[in-house]
Amino acid sequence: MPRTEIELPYRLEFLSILDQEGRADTSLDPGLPDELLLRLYRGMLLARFFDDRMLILQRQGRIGTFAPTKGQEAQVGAVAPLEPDDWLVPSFREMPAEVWRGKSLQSVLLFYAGYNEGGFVPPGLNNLPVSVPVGTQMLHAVGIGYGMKYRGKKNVVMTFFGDGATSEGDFHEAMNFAGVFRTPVIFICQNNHWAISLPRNKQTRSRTIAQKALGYGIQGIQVDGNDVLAVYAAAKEAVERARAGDGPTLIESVTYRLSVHTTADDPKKYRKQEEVDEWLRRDPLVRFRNYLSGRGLLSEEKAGGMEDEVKAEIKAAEEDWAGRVEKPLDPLEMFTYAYAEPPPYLRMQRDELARELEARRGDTKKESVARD
Ligand SMILES: Cc1ncc(C[n+]2csc(CCOP(=O)(O)OP(=O)(O)O)c2C)c(N)n1
Ligand SMILES: [Mg+2]
Repeated sequence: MPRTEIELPYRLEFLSILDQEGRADTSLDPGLPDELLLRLYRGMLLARFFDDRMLILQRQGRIGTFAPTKGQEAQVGAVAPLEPDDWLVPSFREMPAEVWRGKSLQSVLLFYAGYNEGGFVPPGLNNLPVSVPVGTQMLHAVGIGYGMKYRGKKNVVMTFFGDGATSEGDFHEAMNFAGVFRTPVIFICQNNHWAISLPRNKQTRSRTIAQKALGYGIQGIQVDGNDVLAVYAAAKEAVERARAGDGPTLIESVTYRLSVHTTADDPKKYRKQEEVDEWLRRDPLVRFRNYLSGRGLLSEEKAGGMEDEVKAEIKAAEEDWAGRVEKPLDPLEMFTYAYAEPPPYLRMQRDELARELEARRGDTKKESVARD
């Protein structure tokens, strides 16, 4: 009856290609074509400026609560290796990835302004809508992956979630299912160090999130999530593995949320400015820009031109959107799209809200008569 060591066929890598100043380790540089490198930078820049603009629109009361993505733009590197007919299953902090895949800026604004049209995904765009209930989307992703495998398709699914989501049962169920059925799913955990006010070290005792892959018999890797080349390289490897039928991968992308959790949050209450400053020095955009200019691909002039172009794109989208949000929001619409046949309890709630709105309309009319 020996007590012996079980050797696990496992090793965990951490991948980082760019250093803090944006110099690449040439032995690891994925050697992407210049055109793709510039497109990646543009995608990150667009996300950064659009996110800034959305924050202003929210503060002006023109859109509702949203989750800023500042600092997490290197996620475009993860979706870049996907084909259009692969699937993206996001949570709520993936605007950069969704837009990279073809979601329009207008529909992002419509969504956060409360219009149902913003949640509509046009046919041919294989993005699932934003998912706010933490972790639930991972199960949808493995379901899609299973379906595709069952049909003998060669497509893959990429799903995103945060460090906090790894404490949800959904994460473990999804990983287990993906491991058992070897579904072609790439799990991208954006470890941005915080789940609202809960720090990463209180989320799990595990040294890394990537090592959780071991428990489910799947591949795992940790990457520098503020290094778009490392994110791209790890994702590409995982996409190829999934496409070849060799199973799922968990990628822990180590990044940082530089902004508020959502526009309803004040992070000064729970984290120190020094920590934010430390991560500002690892800003994914600055590092990548330094890399590109070091390689002679992005002069000051070209970078400035790209900034103007991106700002003009955002302005045009905003103007188009502003023209589309003139019709008043109808709160009753929230009952319209979830079910083809709403269950009785929802019909009751809808009727109750309709009565309440009617009564309020009556009160407003009486008030205005009294004023007149
Ligand atoms: C099931 C569920 N529980 C709680 C919430 C409230 N909530 C929204 S975001 C969040 C934290 C998520 O943290 P993390 O997974 O790290 O993602 P991040 O916000 O950092 O991107 C919580 C608790 C929710 N939306 N859904
Ligand atoms: Mg988080």
